[in-house]
Amino acid sequence: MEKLIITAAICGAEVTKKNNPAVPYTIDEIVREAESACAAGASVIHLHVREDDGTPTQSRERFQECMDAIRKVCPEVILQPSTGGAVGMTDLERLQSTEVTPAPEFATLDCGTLNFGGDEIFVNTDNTIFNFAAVMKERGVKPELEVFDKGMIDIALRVDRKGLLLHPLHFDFVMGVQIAATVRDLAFMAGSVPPGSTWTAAGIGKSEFDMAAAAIIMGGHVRVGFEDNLYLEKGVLAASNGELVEKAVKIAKLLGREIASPAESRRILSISGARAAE
Ligand code: KMH
Ligand code: ZN
Repeated sequence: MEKLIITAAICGAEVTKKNNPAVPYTIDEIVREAESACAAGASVIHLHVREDDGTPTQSRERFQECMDAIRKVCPEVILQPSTGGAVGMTDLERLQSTEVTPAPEFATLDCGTLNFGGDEIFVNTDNTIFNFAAVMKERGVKPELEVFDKGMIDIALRVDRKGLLLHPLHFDFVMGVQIAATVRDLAFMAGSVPPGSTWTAAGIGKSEFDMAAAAIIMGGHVRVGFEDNLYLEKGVLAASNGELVEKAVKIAKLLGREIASPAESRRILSISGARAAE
């Protein structure tokens, strides 16, 4: 089995310091969380950025500052900015995270529209998805295909048939927002992607470590972090993203799966890394 790629989704756009005081807003706080996650074994940082007051933003300048600052302390890490941003943002706002210099190696591409809790709808029309894919391909950015149910895998495969995706395809199965976070449904998702694809499981809330354990056994990769879950265990808030990554590393070690370094993750994902060194 390949070594395990651990992604840390350190910030998100929805969680706040009221939910967990360690949720980062400022550049210093985002760097602190990235550093703790990398030190614990994360090789990919899934990145959202905020204004200092916690308001989510897709400002190109804010991404540039955060990514430059993270690279100073984690020079090898794979930075994966979000193009999802926050519910209600325009497509042009969202795409700014791919306009940084150098262009990102990796970024998310959300593959469908879904209910996002309460009255919120996270809108990704076909035109949005195809356009984001085309822009990312033109900029040489490898997409992580964010799929919240099996139908979104089918949408991603339609985008692929237009020649808009870099190969091998890499999926992130977000479990517990739309599709249930069960092992049965995770196996259904994993069995629905083309042979040769790679995938990560992101379990939301209390399913984070169940989905991590299942993905580790199944040969997938793992995402943890404050964006998805704020607790180390029932009733115990995680003090840092590093603590969540450490727990995923412990589970992997118990199950006999080695952890991939950033260089090994680039090889598994077919990301060259040339840009990271620019
Ligand atoms: N914050 C969500 C509305 C992504 O990063 O691409 C979108 C999201 C997905 O987090
Ligand atoms: Zn995200």
